[in-house]
Amino acid sequence: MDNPNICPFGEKLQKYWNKRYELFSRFDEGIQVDEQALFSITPEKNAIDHAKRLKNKIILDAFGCVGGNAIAFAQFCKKVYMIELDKNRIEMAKNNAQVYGVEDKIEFIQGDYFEEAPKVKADVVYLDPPWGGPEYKNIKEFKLDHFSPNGHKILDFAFKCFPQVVIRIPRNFDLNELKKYDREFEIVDDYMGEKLVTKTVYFQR
Ligand code: MGP
Repeated sequence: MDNPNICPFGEKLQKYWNKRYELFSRFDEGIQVDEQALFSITPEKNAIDHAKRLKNKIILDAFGCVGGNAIAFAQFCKKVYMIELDKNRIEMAKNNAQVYGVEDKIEFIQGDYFEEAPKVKADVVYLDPPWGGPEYKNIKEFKLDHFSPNGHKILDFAFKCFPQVVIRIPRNFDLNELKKYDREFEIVDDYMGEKLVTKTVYFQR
């Protein structure tokens, strides 16, 4: 039998695999991830902290991946919509939501953020778009342009469509990038133990 501690996606992603129970405490109960999900998922503790802050609201998780955030939102929020472009990841997200018994609270939408988001009526849009993979660290100051799709486009669109906007950003993000929006915001540091994992920006309504 294969050693379950060896990362199935290769040595490069081993450090993320070693943290799999921080990503999903119920990982061994049938959680499914792919390569991109493994290095992008919000650790469960951080996802729950954000869900608690947004308690009882209707949430759109606009870059849902394999459901890490959506599962946390489903436990504390009124209703969750989750958009994901990739068909396989939508299926993994449904499976993962079943592992946590919250699949009925999430509406899974396969498609493009810019096409699907305007059809959703939500109080809050939660944005956790791709950063281009683990190499993001080679960038001295991460800018909105480095998100894919482009972060300026993602945010401009979000402000047009939703009353409240929340975006998760890398540790090396240049906060001057947010000034152009002329909106107040709060930054929450996402810790895992002593380690700063990411930051999350809550724009005021
Ligand atoms: P990291 O900085 O790549 O890992 O990702 P780590 O273990 O902090 O690296 P170290 O070697 O400096 O210790 C930290 C967290 O950021 C991950 O667990 C993900 O939650 C998130 N993250 C990382 N990447 C590469 C991405 C990404 O491409 N997209 C998104 N949305 N999140 C990411």
